Amino acid sequence: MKLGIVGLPGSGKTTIFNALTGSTAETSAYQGGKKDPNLAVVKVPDGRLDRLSSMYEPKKTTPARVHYVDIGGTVSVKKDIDSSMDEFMRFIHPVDALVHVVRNFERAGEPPRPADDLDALESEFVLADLIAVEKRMERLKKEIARARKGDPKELELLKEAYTILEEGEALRAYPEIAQSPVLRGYAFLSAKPCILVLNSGDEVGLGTTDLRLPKGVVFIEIKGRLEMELAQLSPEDAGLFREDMGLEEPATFRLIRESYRLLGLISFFTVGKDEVRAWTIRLDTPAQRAAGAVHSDIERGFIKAEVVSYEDLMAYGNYSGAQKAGKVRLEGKEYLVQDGDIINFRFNV
Ligand SMILES: Nc1nc2c(ncn2[C@@H]2O[C@H](COP(=O)(O)OP(=O)(O)O)[C@@H](O)[C@H]2O)c(=O)[nH]1
Ligand SMILES: [Mg+2]
Repeated sequence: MKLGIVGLPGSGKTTIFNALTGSTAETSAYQGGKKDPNLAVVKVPDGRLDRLSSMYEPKKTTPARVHYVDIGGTVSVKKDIDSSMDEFMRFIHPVDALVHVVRNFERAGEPPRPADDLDALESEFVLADLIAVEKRMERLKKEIARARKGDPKELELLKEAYTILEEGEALRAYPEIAQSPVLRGYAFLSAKPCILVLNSGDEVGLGTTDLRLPKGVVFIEIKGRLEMELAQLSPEDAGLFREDMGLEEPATFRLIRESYRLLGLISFFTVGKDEVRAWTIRLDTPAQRAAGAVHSDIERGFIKAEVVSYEDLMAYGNYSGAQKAGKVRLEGKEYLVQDGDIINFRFNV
C-alpha cells in the first residue's frame, strides 16, 4: 500500500511523516525552496503475524509494508500550475490514498483554522481536476469529430466528472467515476481515497472540531510533534511515555488500520519453516488472484488453496490439530479469501 502525504505548507506534513515512519526528515517553519520528497517504508504491525512466527520459528518473518511519500512543495493550482503540478503528479499518481494533513496548532501567532484549511486544499484538488478534465475534453471532442480514435464513453464520463467538479465536489464520492477503468489513467486528485489527519499541537487536548468532512473521507487526529518525538525513542521508552501521558497505541498503527479499512484491504498469511509472511489484498479477491500476490507462476498453475483461518489454527494449537478437527479446507479458485486466512497454495508449473 502506498500513501501520499499532502497538505498546505506548514501544516506539519513532514512532522507527520516522521511520526508515522520514525524518520528524521527536516521539518521547517520556513517554507522556501523546493525539496525532494521524503520516502519511507514501514512494517504493518500485526499481532497475528507475530504469533504465527513464534509458532513456526521460520528463518524469516515478513510483514506487509506501507510506503509513505511526503511530497515536498505544494499543490497550488493558482501559482505556476504546469511545472509544480507535473512534479507533484509524478509522485501522487501511484499512491493508493492521500493522507491530508491539516494544521491544528498555533503557528507564529496564527490560530489554527482546520476547517478553512481543509476546504482550501480540497478546492485546489477539485480545481486541478477541473482543469485536467477540461483539457482532455477539448482534445477528445476534436478526435471524435475527426472520427479518429476518441472514445465517446470516455467523453460521457468526463462530462459527468465536469458537472460534479463544477459544483465544487470531489470525485471520490462518485465511485462510478472515481474507479472507472476508462478514466484510470488520469489519477484525479479529488478521486483518491483520503484520510484526513488533524495535526494537533501538544498543548490542546484531543477533541472534536467543527470540521466538515467531505463524503468518503476518513478522519483521525494525531498530535504530530509529540508522536514524532516518541517515534524517535526506543519502543520501551516510548511505551513508558505513552502510559504516563495516557496515550494509546502509536498514531502509525491507527493510521494503517484506517487505511486498510478505507481501501478495503485485508491480509492473508503463508507459513512454513523458511518464511512466515503477510500479504495484502483487496477484500473479495478470489483465491487464484490472491495467489498472484505471492507469485505469478502460482496464479497461473493454481490447483487448489489449502485454507485454515487464523482463529482455528490458534484454537487447535497447530496445523495438524486443526487438520484433524477438519478445519483445514480445500478451496477452489473462486473462493473469496478472508482476512486472516492461512493459505497453502497447490499449483503446478
Ligand atoms: N506546536 C506544534 N508545532 C508543530 C506541530 N507539527 C508541526 N509543527 C511545526 O510546524 C512547522 C512546519 O512543520 P512541517 O512538518 O515542516 O510542515 P510541512 O511544511 O507541512 O512539511 C515546524 O516548525 C514544526 O515544528 C505540532 O503538532 N505542534
Ligand atoms: Mg515538509
